[in-house]
Amino acid sequence: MSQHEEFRAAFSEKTQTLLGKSLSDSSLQDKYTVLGALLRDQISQLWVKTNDEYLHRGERQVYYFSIEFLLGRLLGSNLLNMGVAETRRQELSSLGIDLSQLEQQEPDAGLGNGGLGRLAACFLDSAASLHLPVHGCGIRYKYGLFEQKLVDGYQTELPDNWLKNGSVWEMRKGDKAVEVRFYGQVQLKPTDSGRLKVEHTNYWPVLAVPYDVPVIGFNNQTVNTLRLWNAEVMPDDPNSFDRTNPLKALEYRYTVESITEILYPDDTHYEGRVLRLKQQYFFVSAGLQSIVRRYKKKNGSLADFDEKIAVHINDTHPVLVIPELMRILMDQEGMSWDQAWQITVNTVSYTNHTILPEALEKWPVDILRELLPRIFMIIEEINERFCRELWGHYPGEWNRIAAMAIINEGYVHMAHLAVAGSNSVNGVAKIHTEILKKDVMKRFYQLYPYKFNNKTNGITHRRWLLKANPGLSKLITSAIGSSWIHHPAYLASLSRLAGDVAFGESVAAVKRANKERLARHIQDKYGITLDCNAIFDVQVKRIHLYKRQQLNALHILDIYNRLRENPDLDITPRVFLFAGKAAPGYYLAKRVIKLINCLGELINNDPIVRDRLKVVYLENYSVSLGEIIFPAADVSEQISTASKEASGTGNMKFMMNGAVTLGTMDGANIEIREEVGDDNIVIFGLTAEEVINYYQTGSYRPREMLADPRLRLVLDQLCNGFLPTPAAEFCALHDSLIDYDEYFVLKDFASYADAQTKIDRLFADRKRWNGMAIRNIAQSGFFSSDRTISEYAIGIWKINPVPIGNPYWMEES
Ligand code: T68
Repeated sequence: MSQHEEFRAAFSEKTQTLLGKSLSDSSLQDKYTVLGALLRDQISQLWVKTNDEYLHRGERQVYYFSIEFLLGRLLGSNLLNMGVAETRRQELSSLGIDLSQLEQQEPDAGLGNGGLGRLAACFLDSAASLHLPVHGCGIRYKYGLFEQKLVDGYQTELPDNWLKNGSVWEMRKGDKAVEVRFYGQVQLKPTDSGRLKVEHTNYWPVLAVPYDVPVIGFNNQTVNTLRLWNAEVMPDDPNSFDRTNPLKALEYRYTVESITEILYPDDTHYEGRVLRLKQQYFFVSAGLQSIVRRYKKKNGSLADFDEKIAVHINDTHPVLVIPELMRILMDQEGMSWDQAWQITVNTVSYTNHTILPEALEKWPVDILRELLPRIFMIIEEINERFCRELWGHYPGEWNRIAAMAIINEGYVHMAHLAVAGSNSVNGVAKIHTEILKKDVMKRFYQLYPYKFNNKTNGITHRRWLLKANPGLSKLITSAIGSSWIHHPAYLASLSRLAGDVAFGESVAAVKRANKERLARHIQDKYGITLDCNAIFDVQVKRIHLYKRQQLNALHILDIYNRLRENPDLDITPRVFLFAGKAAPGYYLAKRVIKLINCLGELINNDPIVRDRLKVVYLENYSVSLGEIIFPAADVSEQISTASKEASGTGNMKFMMNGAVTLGTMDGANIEIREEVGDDNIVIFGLTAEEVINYYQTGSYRPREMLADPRLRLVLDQLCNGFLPTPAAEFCALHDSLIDYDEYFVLKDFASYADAQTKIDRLFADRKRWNGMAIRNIAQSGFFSSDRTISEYAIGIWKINPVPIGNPYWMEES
């Protein structure tokens, strides 16, 4: 049989055995499932082989703990990484099946809010692709991030039931389940040996069941594991089935299962509900127990645990790994405090993702003590010893010690626990790490300077360039060969083509095709026709006041005013595209969504505009929608108030796809500028230093900005009935700008408008613009998460690659 015939036979057999259907009777969804199942079978062999290799080689392993993994769809990237994408496409096509249609059947795994969760997903892809033994540990949420529906321009939220048809990628491992204990009483009882024995009684047991998802390296036979935990009732727990009171049993089941029911949909305000704390301890305890269990099976004792295991915590959400590991080492293994503490600190490393004060986690002592009595005792002891250490360094400096304490004024400060209990603390872009060291964590930096380091974020170029933009990928390979796929830094050799007019035109033609693809999507979904000669100016990310979508909106209103005043105004046609979700309870962010939709309604229907201006809000931003947006962008809006955006990663996805950044000196924008040079980026606005200085002196007066007549007009229009909505709609937004303007929107308005004019002129010079696009692509290699992960591997985790099988193995070259 030829390879095609073999595939056909396998495909139709799998349709029968898995679904009990014939191929001709199967739906697109069925075909997606069958293709996924066939691929999973192929993956399984490598998965087992990878695990065997890790076990036998006994190399150090990393566990990346994150409360979010924003994976998106997996079929396309798994096919790509397995090296069979093109083969399968052709084989399916010979069966009359369109692979891209099957890919669209897959729901996004939206188990994250945004940057932090997507970073975790990119890291897993890079680690596996670099042969690094790095595994993920997280929560199997039954419902992912809500689905956003725009109704009359307002965001509404629907549940994201992503598991309704099951998932082909997960494997339930019932035999690997562990018990996690909540509530109850803890007593320390003396034993014959003189040691204290910890007795935890009356607790609430929850069964944690792992679902493993394979993480496939690119063309290298490595398959790592993302282990997601599901909460279930303990089968032999008397509470779980009380024959005399079935209602109580039902209620109990619901309480247990609710732990892994939903993802909290807020990415900036820390969530203080007990359920959130349950989620945090649940996956931390389950994850650590399973690591310890496997470790003990191989090594017997935990004495050298820190030599073979590294645990990384993605922000403070998993910070309870510190007291939980202490608990296991002391209560279960009988270690002394000092030995357990040394192992714990050597094991754990921590990444900080934000300096926004409202996002810093702190838990009331009463809640922690009640829910996790033993863990709280350990935190208290960590705090006491830490304060004693501080006293040694700073005798008599009460204020300093109080400001650094882990427990203070009735709260446990999770970031303080993370710094005290880990060996490494990193920020996610140079400026962010500097602000941590000099400002937000200044005192901790003085105490432990050696712990602090920077790891500038990255994105996987496999998903965000190779898969999302096949046209550009082919063009790049035809120009410089294919080695950039394994070594993204080699993209730099494109820069010699930055002045090549013909190559510039080829890049522009690919961009044009991607714009047409997006325009078709918008035409089909919203009935809006776009001019693909226009500048596609895009801001996609969570909606937040600090990210300043409102600045973009006010500027659009300003262009519209100028067009109305002078219908012959000479501007390059522009399409302003937005997408993003607001936290359901974030009132002002939701007003910003409505404002942008009002602008669309007004501007898209005004004949005076004559297609020179369009505003589109794309509903339900997700990883898979991003994959068609980034390749189609000309301009990347990265306009956060300087100092507020820790890094940003969307900025990197745009750059890699040849968009020019219009941004502030914030987060990784600064490093993008360093890479491409001042001529290939447009920067505006206050610097972080200026912003921080205004905050410290309190000397900013937003009302003074109203001297600018253009700005005064757009602000008036927010609430004078000019917009097609009740006049009161945007009053709160208007007042917050005039009265406080916490994010310096008015202050940066003029400089932003000038920068936009500059973009207009640059785009009109086609040759120049194409050269800028090429330079951005060429310099984007630094922002591959392969570079980031290598830095973590060498600088923090101290791990080595573990090649699996033949290093030159390739299914499809
Ligand atoms: C983001 N943070 C940063 N947080 O805002 C962004 N928070 O600058 C950075 O590029 C990215 O992290 C990756 O480092 C987040 O995305 C969250 O999503 C989040 C979720 C729950 C609670 C708090």
